[in-house]
Amino acid sequence: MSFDLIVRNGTIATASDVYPADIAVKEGVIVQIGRDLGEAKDEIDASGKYVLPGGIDSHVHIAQPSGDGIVMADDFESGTRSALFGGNTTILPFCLQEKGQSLREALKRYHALAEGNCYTDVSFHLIISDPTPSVLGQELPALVEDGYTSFKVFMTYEALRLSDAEILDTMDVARRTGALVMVHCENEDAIRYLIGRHEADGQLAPKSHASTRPIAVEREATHRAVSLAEVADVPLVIVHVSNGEAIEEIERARRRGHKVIGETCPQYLMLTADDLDGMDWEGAKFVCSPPPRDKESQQACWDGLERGVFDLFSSDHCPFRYDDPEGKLNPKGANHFRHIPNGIPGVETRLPILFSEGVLKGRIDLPRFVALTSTNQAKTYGLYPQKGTIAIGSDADLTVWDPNLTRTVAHAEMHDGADYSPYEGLELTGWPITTILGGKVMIHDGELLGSKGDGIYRSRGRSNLATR
Ligand code: DUC
Ligand code: ZN
Ligand code: ZN
Repeated sequence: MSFDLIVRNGTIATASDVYPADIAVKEGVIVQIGRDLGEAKDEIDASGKYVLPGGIDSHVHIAQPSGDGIVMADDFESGTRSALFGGNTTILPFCLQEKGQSLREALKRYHALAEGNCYTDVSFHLIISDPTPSVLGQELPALVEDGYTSFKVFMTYEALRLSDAEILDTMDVARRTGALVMVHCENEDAIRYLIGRHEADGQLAPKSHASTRPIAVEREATHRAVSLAEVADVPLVIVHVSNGEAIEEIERARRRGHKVIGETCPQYLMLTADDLDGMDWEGAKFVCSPPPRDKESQQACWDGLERGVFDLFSSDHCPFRYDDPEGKLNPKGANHFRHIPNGIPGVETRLPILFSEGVLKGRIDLPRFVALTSTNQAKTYGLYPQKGTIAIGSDADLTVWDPNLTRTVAHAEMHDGADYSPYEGLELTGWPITTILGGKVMIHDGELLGSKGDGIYRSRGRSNLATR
């Protein structure tokens, strides 16, 4: 018997083509695509289904240190299990450098947490919070060589934010090494000022999270980030873009000839600031940064997806339990929006939301769906063509997608460690039913067959998209 697995009778969809063909797999890799491929030890019948390259979610937070008494809801086991059930085969969580910590120390902890616990492949971005001369001079360049080829910097959060000078110095490492910088664009000083005003007025409920981080705060920081990147002469990724004014900054920079990769997320298509105004502090469930905006901003993000401003559609899965003293309703967070941990779960619903709301509603076509959720993710972060496409020689990471299956989002049926979904009750059509990782059938017809430890850490090459 020549093949380990054949996926038969499906319709393959890549970022460029949609066509019926069978896929043969051997030793974890796609070895043939065609018809009448012969026999295999195992077979999947994908009649009436699409066969997609496994989803790649390049923006996920797992077991990230989150401050005093706050614990993220997912470890690698639950986070990657949830990702797998959402049709993903690779995720890229962030490894946070805490102040005073070396990058190697942070990575050692993170690898130890992931090792043997993953249902999907994983690779790590770094978060640089302490760009000392030795971090920028020695550690970071060496780590880029070792396959940690992307890092995020923050313009907000007291414990994480870098000054403009520090951002430039960090970007300079990217310039010298060919790594890719991701930026969280919100102006911390402006947020502080607005928090002060809200506190003086006694406006401490979750909805004040949104009004202390208005669009101008994100727009200004986006403008500054792309300007600093132009000065440093590096491409950059603007992560989690939430509105039309930030989009305009990206488009302006592109018109000037600068390479800017834009990312948006489900929350900016599906939620608004009104969701933060729920009864009994329930708005805390929707506290994330940047905050969800308004209908006009949602439309701007859809337009950005349609016209190609965005190369990436990621979840920014950053889960905290709601009804939990270590989560959203921690003792301080239950009384003041400033102490509600920022982030919402979403790794399992990312693909169904974009398929149902985007493809089925005619906003984007199927190849663009694949590009946004897998192919561009692999190209941007140095995993292509090993991952992100269906081609001979690529990893057999595949998602069999039922375009007609309608389900209503219910957290009780999700697989993450949180206790709610921000999309509870949303009816979506199009769900993954079978997920294959490196040729191994991990989920079939909704049943988990794989084991934790089947997913492994992947070191990465340089970005294919971020050419200057
Ligand atoms: N930024 C993220 O990327 N995720 C969650 C919180 C944040 O500020
Ligand atoms: Zn961020
Ligand atoms: Zn994030």
